[in-house]
Amino acid sequence: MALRNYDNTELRALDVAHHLPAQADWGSLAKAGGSRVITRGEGCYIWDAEGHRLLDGMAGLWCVEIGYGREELARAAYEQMRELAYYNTFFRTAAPPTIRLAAKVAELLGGELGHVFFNSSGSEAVDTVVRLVRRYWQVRGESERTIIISRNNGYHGSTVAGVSVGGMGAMRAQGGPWVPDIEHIMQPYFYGEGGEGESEEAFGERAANALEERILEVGPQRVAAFIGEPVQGAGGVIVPPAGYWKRIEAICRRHGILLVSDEVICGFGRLGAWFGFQHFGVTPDLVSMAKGLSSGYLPISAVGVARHVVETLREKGGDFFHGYTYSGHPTCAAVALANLEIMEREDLVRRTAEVTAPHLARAFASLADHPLVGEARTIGLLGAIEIVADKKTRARFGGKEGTAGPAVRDACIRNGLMVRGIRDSIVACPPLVISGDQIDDMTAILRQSLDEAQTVLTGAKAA
Ligand code: PXG
Repeated sequence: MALRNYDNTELRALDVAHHLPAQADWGSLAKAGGSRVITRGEGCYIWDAEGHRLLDGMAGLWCVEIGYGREELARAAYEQMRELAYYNTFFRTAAPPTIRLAAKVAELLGGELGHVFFNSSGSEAVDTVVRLVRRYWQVRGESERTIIISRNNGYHGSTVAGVSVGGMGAMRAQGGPWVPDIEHIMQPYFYGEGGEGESEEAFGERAANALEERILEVGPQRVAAFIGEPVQGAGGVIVPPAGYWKRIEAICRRHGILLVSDEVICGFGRLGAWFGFQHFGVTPDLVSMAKGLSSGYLPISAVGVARHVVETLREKGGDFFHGYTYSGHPTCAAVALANLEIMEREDLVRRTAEVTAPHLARAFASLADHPLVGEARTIGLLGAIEIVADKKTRARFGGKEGTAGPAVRDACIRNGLMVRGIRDSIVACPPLVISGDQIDDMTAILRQSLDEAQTVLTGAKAA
């Protein structure tokens, strides 16, 4: 394929003049001369308009599981567009790839999760969850069950419902009022919130018990559902202690409330199982998913729904007045099917569990001796490095979070690795097709960047 030439100067000027990018300080970005222009992707690498190659340690934005430049997905989109680019699911209609994708996703979900509702983004999937669970309880004749419980520092999207359900303080501080009847409990963040002398196991129990305490506080008959990410991604790769999810599930069952697993990041192999709930051995009633469903090639998301929920709605629900123009978009569905075919053919989920996740775990563990590293943790192909000024007290540089993370992230990007800085951690989420050598490259760049940032942060001389 011939590479196109881009005029970086012109594009950056147009970017400043007209484009408002996501989650950015528009003022400082304009002063800096606009966005970095990314022009190409191949495998686990992306290139910017100046020709710099970056190893993509974030799989785009936690989504490009099969890597960039896959001809098969382009072909699937092309062929579907020629045959039937678009049709909707409002008129008691559905297109072949939409129906097939629902069946495929149901197969991967397994067990009771036999039905699938489509949307375009993870945020929309979470909106669908909110509407579905409230409607479900209405139909069951328990319309006082409206409360949805989620967690501080959980991420569930950027729409009004997404921010309402989410527990991102900075997002929630910008606006509101948010959707009512959402309750937030503590997150299972042992490194950041574990008590003095408290074991990880005891902390996990305390964090899960917070759900039961809140249920009892607001009244069990008022609670519709609990929603959580198996591992919090945007919150900084927060890995819950062993036993946490089993306990959460038991609490939900005890009080008859629906359990929702938000698998937008953990779904499709990230933890070495098709879904995060399978990794943790629990059985949710609803599952939201997006990103890895199409490896980000086209926007598509879904909500998996248990048969008992669907049966209630089928028997007594009548019309459910919910859906989007692009629900079940045939071209997006065809691309998602091609993506899942590749994941199965290349055995990416098993490969993650048996080969690359253990490799990443060893590689990150090797960083633990660095003076700046308070903790380096991984689960599946997710990793986080907690940067601290003092390993013992876990004090952060500058006395508060948010100085060291950006410094290390910027160094990584300069050194050819795209990662994300979240507060004072560096998180990684490489494509599932990453090789062992590429994991080693990533780790070497992380170490070098930590060294460089140390010089800046401490004023120390580089070794
Ligand atoms: N739920 C979860 C668990 C997510 O991670 C969403 C819902 C929303 O998906 P959409 O497709 O509407 O973006 C997400 C998305 C970050 C970052 O800063 C994370 C996400 C999106 C954007 C930025 O790490 N996750």
